[in-house]
Amino acid sequence: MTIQTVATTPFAGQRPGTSGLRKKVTEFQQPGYLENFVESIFLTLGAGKCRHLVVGGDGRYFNREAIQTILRMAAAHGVERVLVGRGGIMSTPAVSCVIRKHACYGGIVLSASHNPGGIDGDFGIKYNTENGGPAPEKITDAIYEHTKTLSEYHISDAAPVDLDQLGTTRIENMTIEVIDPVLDYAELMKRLFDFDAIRALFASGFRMRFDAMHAVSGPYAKAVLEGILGAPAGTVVNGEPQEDFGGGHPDPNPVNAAELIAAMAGPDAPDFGAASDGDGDRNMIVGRGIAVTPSDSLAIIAANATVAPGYKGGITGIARSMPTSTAADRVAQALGISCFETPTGWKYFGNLMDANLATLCGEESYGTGSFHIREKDGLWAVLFWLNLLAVRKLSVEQIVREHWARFGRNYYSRHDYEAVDATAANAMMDALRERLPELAGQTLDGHHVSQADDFAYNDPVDGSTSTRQGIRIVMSDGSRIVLRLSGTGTEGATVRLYLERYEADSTRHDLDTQEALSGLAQVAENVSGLRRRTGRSEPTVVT
Ligand code: VG1
Ligand code: CO
Repeated sequence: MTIQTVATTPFAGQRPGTSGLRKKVTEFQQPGYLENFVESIFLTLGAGKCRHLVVGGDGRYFNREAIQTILRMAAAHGVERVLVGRGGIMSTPAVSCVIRKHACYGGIVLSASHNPGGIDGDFGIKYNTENGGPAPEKITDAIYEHTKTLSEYHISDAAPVDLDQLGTTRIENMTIEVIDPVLDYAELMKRLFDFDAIRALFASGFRMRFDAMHAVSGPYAKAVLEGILGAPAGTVVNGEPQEDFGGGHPDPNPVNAAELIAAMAGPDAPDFGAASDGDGDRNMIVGRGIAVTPSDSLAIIAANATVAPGYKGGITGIARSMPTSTAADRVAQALGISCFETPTGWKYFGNLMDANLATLCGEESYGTGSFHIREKDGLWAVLFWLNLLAVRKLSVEQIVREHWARFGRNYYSRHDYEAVDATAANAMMDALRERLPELAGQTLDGHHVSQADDFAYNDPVDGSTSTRQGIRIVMSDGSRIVLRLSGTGTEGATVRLYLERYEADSTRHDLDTQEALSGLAQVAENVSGLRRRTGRSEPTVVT
């Protein structure tokens, strides 16, 4: 075994997006592509800094190969000990949990999350810091700078190690421990939730369907729900992680998890349904005949936080990404706590949780989590809901309706225009940005604009500023139109249009969501020319 220095040249476009570097598998398969990015991570960390590292991925195609490369590079950069999930697989929340529990310096997560996998699909890589959360912008920017000037990388020529057996192996002076991350994760969940109450719920005949979408959370959900909590075998469906997610799109929303929505609408529907994404950090909550919007789920969890033992002392604050509906803000107000509005992406929540300013965080994109780790956590959200259902003894629909009756309903929808021409998308955003100063004060189709800006965030903890985080047009009745470009896509540009309308009157809580928002959708089109400019007559996905 020797450590080699390999000459390389930079690849253009290795700038991490909303959640790490995401590209087509075929791009990652180019010789040196992954190596360059990993070398840039180690250069950013600094020689000898990273002694203990966690490495895991969502098990998608190219995961195994990538892990072997990363291990050989870690050994070449003086890492002393690496914790790897069995088979190289670890959910994103489990990586965060393991970094924190074992006091590691950081972690490398291999995932393209909700993006499809397989040889024609996507792959991704990101770095998490010692708090267990995604690296903040100053680190991802530094990594990107290194990728532009790199001329060599360092790697051991050791043979591949066996990742399928629990135990310890070595490369150079580095120890590799293959662990079962499900154990650490389950132990953490036990401390947060009332497992006895949930066990009693299942024992009483309560039925659930958890759709793991052939992705990473299957083993975790089986161990916790069917193993520890006594849910009947078969509660977890599509529970074996596959390299191509069974050919599906592992994004837990009503469109991609249509099978679950159908099962929850049938005459013999279970009491509770849930799904999670490729890397296990997203969740969808479904009741009989009702899918709970992620924004509502965050607000409901916040309003009921004290039912779970891990939160019985109350919560210090809530944080939500800017496009997420303001339902959580109303709960924060009622509780007399702060609600922070951050840019899209979990990396902006880390400082708030580290400083104990926020206990719960959420995004409209089916992401919810808390200060127990520093990533969003799909199974955590599902367990919270189970704890809530066990304590309140109401149905999902009753809980949601009760919440709306108390706080009002925020009708909410996201319209995605995927893989549109990037030049047209950028031109649309630029033109709208220019018009922003004149929009405030105008009345658009009966909607009075009270604020129109390009969202900028000042981190209250470290003082850093992030600009150009999405255009928002806020109406005087609290309705909002938000437009931004996705930072996780791998083809052209994806435009996300977010629509929100508040309705206090509970006799008007039964409208169809798209109908309730159709007026705002028209205003959005008039003001942005989104469809006209991108040549699309309708969104690719509506959630
Ligand atoms: C999307 C979501 C964002 C989420 C990100 C990563 O980003 O909108 O809320 O944090 O994916 O989620 P974008 O830039 O495409 O809108 V995951 O579960 O895919 O890592
Ligand atoms: Co994800």
